[in-house]
Amino acid sequence: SQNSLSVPITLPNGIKYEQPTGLFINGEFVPSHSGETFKVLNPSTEEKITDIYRADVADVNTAVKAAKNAFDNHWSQVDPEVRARGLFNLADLIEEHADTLASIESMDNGKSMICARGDVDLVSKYLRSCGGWADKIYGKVMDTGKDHFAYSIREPIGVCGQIIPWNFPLLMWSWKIGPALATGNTVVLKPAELTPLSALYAANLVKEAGIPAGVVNIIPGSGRVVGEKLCTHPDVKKIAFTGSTVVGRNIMKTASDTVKKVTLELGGKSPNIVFADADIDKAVENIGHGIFFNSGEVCCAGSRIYVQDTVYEKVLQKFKDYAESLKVGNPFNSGVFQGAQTSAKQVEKILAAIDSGVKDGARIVTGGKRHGNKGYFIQPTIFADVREDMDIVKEEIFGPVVTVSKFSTVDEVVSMANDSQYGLAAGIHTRDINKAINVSNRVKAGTVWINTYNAFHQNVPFGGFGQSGIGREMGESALDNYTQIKSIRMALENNQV
Ligand code: TXE
Repeated sequence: SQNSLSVPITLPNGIKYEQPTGLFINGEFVPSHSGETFKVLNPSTEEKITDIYRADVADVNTAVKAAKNAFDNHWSQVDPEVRARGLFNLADLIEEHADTLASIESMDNGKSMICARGDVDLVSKYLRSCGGWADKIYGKVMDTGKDHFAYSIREPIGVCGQIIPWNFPLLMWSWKIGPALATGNTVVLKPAELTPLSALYAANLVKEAGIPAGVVNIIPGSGRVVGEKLCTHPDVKKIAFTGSTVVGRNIMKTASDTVKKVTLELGGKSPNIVFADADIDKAVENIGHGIFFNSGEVCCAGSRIYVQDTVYEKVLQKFKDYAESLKVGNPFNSGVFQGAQTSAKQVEKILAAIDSGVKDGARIVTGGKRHGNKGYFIQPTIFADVREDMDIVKEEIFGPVVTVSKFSTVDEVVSMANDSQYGLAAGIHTRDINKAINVSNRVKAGTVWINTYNAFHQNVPFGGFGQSGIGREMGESALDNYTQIKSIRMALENNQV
């Protein structure tokens, strides 16, 4: 237990800041109802950073009440210009605080500063983009004959329960909060237990941006307690979730009692295809970035690589060299690309997956072990000589571990690529424009990257086919998740004139 609602922290790169430790409810930081706290660890050192208040069911109720009040009496009713201005202000503040936010993210999640800076950059761009949408939410007028007038409007849904993971704590915060606020909804957001720090820091910026009390509420706590309560609370009208497919299924079930709108962004096992006619050096960089970016803790990681047989040996050799040249370690050291995995549980899961690959007869080309003996670091790991039915090819590993398979024809690789329950993303590397478009049409995935990978942009929708999820985030599509259509049809009198 603790009494203070913030602690001074010196980040590993020397930046000093004040970390809020309370729940952010109705525009203020408050202790949890129970007074209970939980530990937040630095995955690069395995040392405690601080204790954070842990929300429980009573805190969910308080937060939902605040969000409902803000929705009913203010945010859903204001001129959209007010919402636009709030989001623009927030985007500017994120930019102003970018160094601190990126450093908090590196410390809390373990990701390298290179990755963290990229995240924060997209956070501000995306929030600004949402501000731009806020006053461009249009309805339609439908022709239903001369004796009626019919039109539709897009209304916000209400209080949104948002549950986010630990791999992109602040980026997922923005993907959830941005479109919800732009369209007039209010939010109760639960960050992942492992990584609550940036969400709470940014809550202060929400306040400073002039976004009124109750519009955004942030309550760290467990998935089982806070997450499930959000899914069953009758005043929560929509659930947005990013996380594992297992939990996603459970969320659909628990949210079904009150028929909440549900959007899910879940796991993946995305294929990354290298054709013989690709620019090989660039393709190797792209497949490397595709799997080792963010220490492999990426839902759309290109974790199944398919290389055309005539260039297979050459690509494998160059890819091995690439992986062995990657700087792994302290995320704050300059040049480090791959930082720590976020938790001990993740490290165990990744090492178990590596073991299973070895037992199944796959060959480790490079890596396969922990890196160093302190902090949750794993060597960039490449498997070759895999069979498509091995667990390492089928199951999401969520770490810097990738399999490389060989193919000879387009038909063959398309069927290998599509042999998955998931369908989040795919990569295609070729100089042949016809092949690129043809294969991208045939691949079952929500996003296809051609001659690039993990190339997010705030204007481009992102989300999954199959068991990778429901709904799209970013771009105009994200607005659909947070609006419902109301149709109005009126009979006209005296229409003979
Ligand atoms: O995820 P969880 P975990 C995958 C990845 C990883 C695996 C396990 O393969 O190895 O999932 O990670 C909240 N009701 N991804 O167990 O549990 C939880 O508190 C409501 C892929 O950490 O799904 C957290 O806020 N909420 C993924 C969030 O769900 C619940 C990102 C995500 O954690 C809940 C993360 C419940 N019953 C992991 N149980 C991606 N798609 O990017 C947990 N939560």
